[in-house]
Amino acid sequence: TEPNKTPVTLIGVPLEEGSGRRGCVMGPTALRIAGVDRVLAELGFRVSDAGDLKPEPVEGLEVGLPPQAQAKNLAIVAGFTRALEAATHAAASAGQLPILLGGDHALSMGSVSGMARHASERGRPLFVLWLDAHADFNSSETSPSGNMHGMPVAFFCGEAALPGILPDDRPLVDPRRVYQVGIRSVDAREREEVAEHGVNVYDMRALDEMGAAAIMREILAAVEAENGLLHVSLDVDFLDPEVAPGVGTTVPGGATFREAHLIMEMLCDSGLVSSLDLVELNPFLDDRGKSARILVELTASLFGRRIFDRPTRSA
Ligand code: 4U7
Ligand code: MN
Ligand code: MN
Ligand code: MN
Repeated sequence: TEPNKTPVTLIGVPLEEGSGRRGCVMGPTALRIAGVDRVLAELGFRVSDAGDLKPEPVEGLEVGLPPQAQAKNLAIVAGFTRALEAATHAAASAGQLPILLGGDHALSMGSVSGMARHASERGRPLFVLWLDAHADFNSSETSPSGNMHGMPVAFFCGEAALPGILPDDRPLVDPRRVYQVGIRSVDAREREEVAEHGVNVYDMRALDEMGAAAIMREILAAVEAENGLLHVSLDVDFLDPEVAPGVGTTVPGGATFREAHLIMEMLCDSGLVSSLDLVELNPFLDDRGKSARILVELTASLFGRRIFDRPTRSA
């Protein structure tokens, strides 16, 4: 292992109750079988595996919801959110880089909130790169499904109408520091919220017109300009279903492996990434481990595996 590299902590998150179906509970195991710890160790990182979180459900939060609101499996998601906020914050405070092995995308309610607390203690802003087909900016009032994996961005920006899970006065993420790439499925009321709150959206058309490199240069420049920390949240459905079929919410017209790979390499070169979610992998729907393996390949690229070295950019 190389002492100048930030040690990595893997945190398994066997959560599937935020999604509308079963299967994501097997995600952490599939990612371990695909060798996520091994590729990081081969790249010279000290890797510790904290195992799988097993939080207690938090009962009684339903009474705080607005009338007509929907948040399915709120007790279970709330238990995970509290445990994840604490575990992610603790890892980052201890000088480790947390990687959350999901688990459905509701887990980002906790991981990003923990990183927001860590960043605010360091006096640095937290930026979020959201790689997803979906904006995940529904609230308990706007969600057409009630599934909480469609609410995490609204939650960590303080806009999800889900009181009582974490303190109201917790550090939030400024929606203008959220950058979404690959978006191609947004609900009607969600679209208005995203625009109203100033979330930066590079939808599929933008990815086609600009290319991944130009988009990443803009995002990384914004993070650098404010000396920010950057949390990356990778939803399997960011990728095209033909590339990664192991996910419950496939949307056609997704990112290619090459686009995702380039994004990971540019993130690595930037040195700005503080934390990573690998989410929505559903091994029950996968094709012989294909999607799990692709997530591990992309993780390796994000942490420094490369085809050939590039000359380092001059400052
Ligand atoms: B994912 C949806 F209505 N918007 O809220 C919803 F289309 O984490 C889908 O990005 C959410 O996979 C998808 O239920 C959540 C739906
Ligand atoms: Mn998502
Ligand atoms: Mn999605
Ligand atoms: Mn609003």
